[in-house]
Amino acid sequence: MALGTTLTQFLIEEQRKYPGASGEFTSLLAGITTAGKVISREVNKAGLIDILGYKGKKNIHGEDVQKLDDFANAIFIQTLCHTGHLAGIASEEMDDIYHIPKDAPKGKYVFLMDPLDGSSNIDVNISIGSIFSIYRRESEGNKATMNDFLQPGRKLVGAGYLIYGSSTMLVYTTGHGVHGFTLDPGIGEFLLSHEAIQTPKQGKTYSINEAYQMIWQENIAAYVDLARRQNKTARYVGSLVADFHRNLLKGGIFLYPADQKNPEGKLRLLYEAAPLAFIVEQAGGRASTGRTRLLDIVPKKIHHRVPLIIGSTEDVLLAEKCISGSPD
Ligand code: AHM
Ligand code: MG
Repeated sequence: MALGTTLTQFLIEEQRKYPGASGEFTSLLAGITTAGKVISREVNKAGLIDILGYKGKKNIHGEDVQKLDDFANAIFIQTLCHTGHLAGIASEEMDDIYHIPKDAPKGKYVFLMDPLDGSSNIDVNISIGSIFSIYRRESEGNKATMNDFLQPGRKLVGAGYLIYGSSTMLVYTTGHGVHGFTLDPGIGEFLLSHEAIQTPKQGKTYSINEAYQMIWQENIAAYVDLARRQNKTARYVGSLVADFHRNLLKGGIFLYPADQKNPEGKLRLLYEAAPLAFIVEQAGGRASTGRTRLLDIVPKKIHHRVPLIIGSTEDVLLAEKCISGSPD
């Protein structure tokens, strides 16, 4: 499709290709992009908070200023809970499942999100993002159950992220390739900028927090040593969406392994790892814990954590070989 096509037009054309499609995902994505635009506007104003009022305190009008991650969480819920397509929402920002209110229509999907990933970077004007994913419910009836959320990533029907960087972008997949749209702030529309993204088979960068080298488990240090000998360069933003997005477009590998501080890994399976694994596989890349394909892991609880190794297929394969102790 022509670059510059609006997201709405693109979704209409995509829907035509799949005659069985109900249009529900299109409608949900419309809600997601609305939330994304509102969050993007607030993120862009973040530097003014010191002038206009501190988060968690009063602004110059004497109103409470909400923390940006709480704000992002609330905006997604507000925008999506009345669409009629969802039965429940789970979020990195909430301890428990959010059930769609009694007076709102219920649907056959559940929505999961990390509403503002990398939020410690807000104060220093570094790219952050929102990650989302959608599963079809397994249960019937009015209320979503825990099992509706505890599904392996291979059952995802849609996933994506918004990145609030030098531009705001939306990248998503429904299992038919990965597409990227850039927000034109002048007209408030997401325009097609990256159609059918394919990630390079091998990249020139590796992304890992090397400060934890002394506490990494398994053979992570052996892989990092190999990556250096392959003349790769290190790039680590500390904002997962930003590191992932760069590697998706340019090739590379991101690792957040288990370590002595986080024996199960730090990143969350349902809100961070599984949606990005779905995207990377759709773009021809690979994602695993080092030993198991990420999309095959069945979550034990909504806040389940996993080690994450994700990116260009050849790089991830080599890391897996190192972890299993057979790099050659
Ligand atoms: P958050 O969800 O609390 O923002 O934490 C997740 C972030 C990721 O964006 C990033 O990749 C990682 O934590 C960085 O962690 P570290 O500072 O330990 O390297
Ligand atoms: Mg996060």
